[in-house]
Amino acid sequence: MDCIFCKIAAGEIPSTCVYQDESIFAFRDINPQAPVHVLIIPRTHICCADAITDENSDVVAKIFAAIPKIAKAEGLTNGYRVLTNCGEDACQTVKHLHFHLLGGRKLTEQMA
Ligand code: DGP
Repeated sequence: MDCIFCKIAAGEIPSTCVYQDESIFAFRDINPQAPVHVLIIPRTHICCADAITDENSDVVAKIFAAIPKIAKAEGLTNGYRVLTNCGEDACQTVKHLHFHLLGGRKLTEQMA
């Protein structure tokens, strides 16, 4: 499968990793929208939030258990935003489930 995030998680494409374990991989976004902009992905290929099922959702729980650890390591003591873009209307560009962790400044109230 020709998936850029699968290749990043496998170490085939370089990235700045900030956290990894057997199930998930987190790295700095190439085009940061905030002082801290980390992408957290499952190592297994799930195309987007719409493809999360009872069978594959364990890794999503693992991602959300890792987020506070990553946020702490990144110094996000005053809050942060987590979001995922799903599909065309959300302008998802990379078709591998990823959660954006944004922080390091006061974010705008706009979500859309
Ligand atoms: P989204 O629009 O939610 O699909 O966001 C995809 C994000 O992925 C976007 O913020 C830029 C980032 N990105 C795309 N290609 C690469 C890459 O090769 N390396 C890194 N570090 N980030 C990438």
